[in-house]
Amino acid sequence: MAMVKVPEQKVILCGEYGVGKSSIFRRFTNNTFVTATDRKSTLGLDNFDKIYRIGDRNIKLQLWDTGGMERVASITSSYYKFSEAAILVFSLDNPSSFHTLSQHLLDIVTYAETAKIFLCGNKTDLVTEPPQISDAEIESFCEQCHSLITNTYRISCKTNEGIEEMFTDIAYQLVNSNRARLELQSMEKHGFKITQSTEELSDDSCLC
Ligand SMILES: Nc1nc2c(ncn2[C@@H]2O[C@H](COP(=O)(O)OP(=O)(O)OP(=O)(O)O)[C@@H](O)[C@H]2O)c(=O)[nH]1
Ligand SMILES: [Mg+2]
Repeated sequence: MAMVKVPEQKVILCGEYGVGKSSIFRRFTNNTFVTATDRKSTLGLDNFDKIYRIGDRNIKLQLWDTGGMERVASITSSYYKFSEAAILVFSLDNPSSFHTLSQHLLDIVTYAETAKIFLCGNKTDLVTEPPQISDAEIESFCEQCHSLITNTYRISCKTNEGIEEMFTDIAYQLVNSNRARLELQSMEKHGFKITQSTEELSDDSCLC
């Protein structure tokens, strides 16, 4: 009988230093938040799996975090390789993290050609009035990207605003766009095994 396997989708976090990638990763893994004084820049690679239920389907998101290591040549391909989605993070209180998005976008389309890209503005709790980065600027960036961005979210790792909604939507988008492939992946592959019946084995008469 075919066994149902939960299909796994690799999701990578990309963006400038300090925009909150590890904070998103921490919310995803154990729903915690670490303040500035306890913070260390991420040095290695880390990943964590979580299952989401979308309609009648389960999907496993495997989230990957790195601290700028994706730009080190030896790490680049393994970090981006086989990713189904990339969360491109900037900080809503830091215009330079927004203005350098195109460099990260270029890396994603170069090394993870087929990945769906999701734009994530983090630190909504630090947005001022008027905002440091306007809605119009974000919209115009998405337009300039020629629809490369599947969806945009605003979150705060500090207050936990919008984080679960973002991951649920990413899971939903991946289920919908990969439906046929996921269906195939969820069926365990069976090879043919040729066996001789015991009757045949006990019969030592030769018919030739
Ligand atoms: N106020 C506020 N601070 C945040 C939020 N998210 C992250 N931070 C803070 O921003 C700083 C950077 O967060 P990290 O998660 O370490 O950022 P990173 O992108 O992983 O940084 P690198 O690993 O150096 O690339 C930390 O001091 C966090 O506490 C947020 O939503 N609101
Ligand atoms: Mg980090």
